[in-house]
Amino acid sequence: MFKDYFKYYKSRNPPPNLENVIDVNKSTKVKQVFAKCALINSKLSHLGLTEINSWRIYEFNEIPGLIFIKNPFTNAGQRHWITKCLKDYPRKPNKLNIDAHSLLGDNETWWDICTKNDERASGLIPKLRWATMGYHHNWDTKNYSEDLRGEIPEDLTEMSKIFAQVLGFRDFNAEAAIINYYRMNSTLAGHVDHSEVNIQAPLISTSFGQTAVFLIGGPRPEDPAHAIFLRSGDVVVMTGQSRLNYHGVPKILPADSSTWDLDLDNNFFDDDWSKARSFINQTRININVRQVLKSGQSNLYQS
Ligand SMILES: O=C(O)CCC(=O)C(=O)O
Repeated sequence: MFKDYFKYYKSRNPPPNLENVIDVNKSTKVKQVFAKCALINSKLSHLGLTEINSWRIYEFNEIPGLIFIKNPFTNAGQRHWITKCLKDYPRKPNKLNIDAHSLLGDNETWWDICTKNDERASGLIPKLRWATMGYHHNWDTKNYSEDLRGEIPEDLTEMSKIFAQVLGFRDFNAEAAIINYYRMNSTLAGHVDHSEVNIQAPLISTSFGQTAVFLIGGPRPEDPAHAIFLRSGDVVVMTGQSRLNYHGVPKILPADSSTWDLDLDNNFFDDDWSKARSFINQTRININVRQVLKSGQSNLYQS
């Protein structure tokens, strides 16, 4: 049962044995596969990505449809996306979980308060749990609506398209994004992402910062689950049969290596990065991108 695996990995006392958690670097439960499309894209370096021919792409023997791209980011690329997720995305017109609590004044942003000498900072830092962009996820109804539709940043759209195209999904459009923020004691309960009209399109999930134990089961809650380590820069793509599988995050672990902090040019230690760096030392960020509509559909009313 998914729930039993979740409970096992979530436990603090006793802590779980991590021996069976799949580490794609050394597991026999994965096989390396080739990119489906030899994309030549001049935008790779400005998106913080390495050359596609250096990417290591894996499939899982026992999880059909799940694809794993082992950290395709440069170290500077990780810093770029981490800073964006902390500084640019948690602000209007995007929606945040903290909006409901009126903790910010009209012109204030989470980043501004948390990086200033403001007495609210220490309370506010751990309260940020998610930000949504594009079609905003409705956490209650789980239905998207045309009345709750914003923009997805252009570079996030570009990056998602590159991941999708490399895996053979040529027409992918980023239409909904959730940025999940995890502190060291956060978890994300098991769920299935079924709100999108187009469940044939892949779901692209990129991790930064601290390490997660990601748990993925089958389409039914009673199916057994597999645990996988997700480290900074790793990209998981749920396609085909795995697109509607139960999944969640029962545990966050300290990263074994802070790759986002490597290759820093000491002459260029930018102020934003020095602030973002102190957050990411205690945080995991997940960028979860979905296509909502079927190809050719321009809104939810069209069939
Ligand atoms: O944080 C993750 O890796 C998973 C996030 C997720 O499952 C979701 O946003 O639906």
